[in-house]
Amino acid sequence: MFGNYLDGEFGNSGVISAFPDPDRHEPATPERSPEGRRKYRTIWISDIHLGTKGCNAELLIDFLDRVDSETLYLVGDIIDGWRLKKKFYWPAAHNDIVWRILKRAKRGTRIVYIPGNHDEMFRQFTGLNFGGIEIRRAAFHDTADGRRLMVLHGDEFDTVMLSHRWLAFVGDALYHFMMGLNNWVNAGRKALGLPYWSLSRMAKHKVKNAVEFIGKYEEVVARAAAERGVDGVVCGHIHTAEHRMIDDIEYWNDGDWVEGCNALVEHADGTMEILHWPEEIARREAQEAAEAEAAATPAAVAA
Ligand SMILES: [Mn+2]
Repeated sequence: MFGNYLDGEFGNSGVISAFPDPDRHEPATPERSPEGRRKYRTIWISDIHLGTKGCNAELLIDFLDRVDSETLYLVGDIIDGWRLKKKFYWPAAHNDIVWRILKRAKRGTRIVYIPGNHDEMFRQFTGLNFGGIEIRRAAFHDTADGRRLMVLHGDEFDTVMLSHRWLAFVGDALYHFMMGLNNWVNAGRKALGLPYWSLSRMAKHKVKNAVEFIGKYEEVVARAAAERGVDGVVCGHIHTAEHRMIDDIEYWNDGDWVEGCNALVEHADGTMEILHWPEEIARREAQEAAEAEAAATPAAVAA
């Protein structure tokens, strides 16, 4: 069913038919043992943009191999159909992410996939279950402490998307160009031993219009949540991780895996938190280095 649709859509051998069967294939990057993973009640991730060079697949693989949850929400723009239609790009690491997600479903994680605008081709499958993954247009999530959150991708409230679809495509092309630049900058930084740095995150904070757009977007989404009588909203789409109170409504944005590399998580008691994975990796590596040094020191003294 998916194979035929996507074959036509991409004019290629098809992404879905090439999807790995986690029982029969192994990922190119071997999975770390699931034991010892940090366990959350819920994880929300979005805007992965598989099928584009902008996707930070390595960081996402690292994340998926170190955390677990009872429920995982994929909050849209997981696969970038807009880009794949232009140019077929599907490296092994992107398949490894699909493998890890399908494997989680098999191990019993509840997975809810809410397609976004870049993967809108999956919206027609709303209500269906695909490999243990529920496809929804939106969802309601009840936290452990009894708050009700509306979960959606968020392009529904993007005024640029709604009134000027062509402008959204132009913006996408510019954004894609900038992400290409971002990759070059970070390849250089990596070679110099410098940590990951987001070009567009910096640019966004510098550009007044972008800040105004983001602020307005957050308010529109929060208002829509208030109209539905929920306590808050979780969305993605604008690639800007955020937690704000807007009037009495909790606004949460789970960020993206193109620039910020963020996830939103809910702990067992209902507390929620935005994770910035590059910072988590930096902290882990500093700790490992310190432990290695501590382990080496007594030996040096003894010698
Ligand atoms: Mn989007």
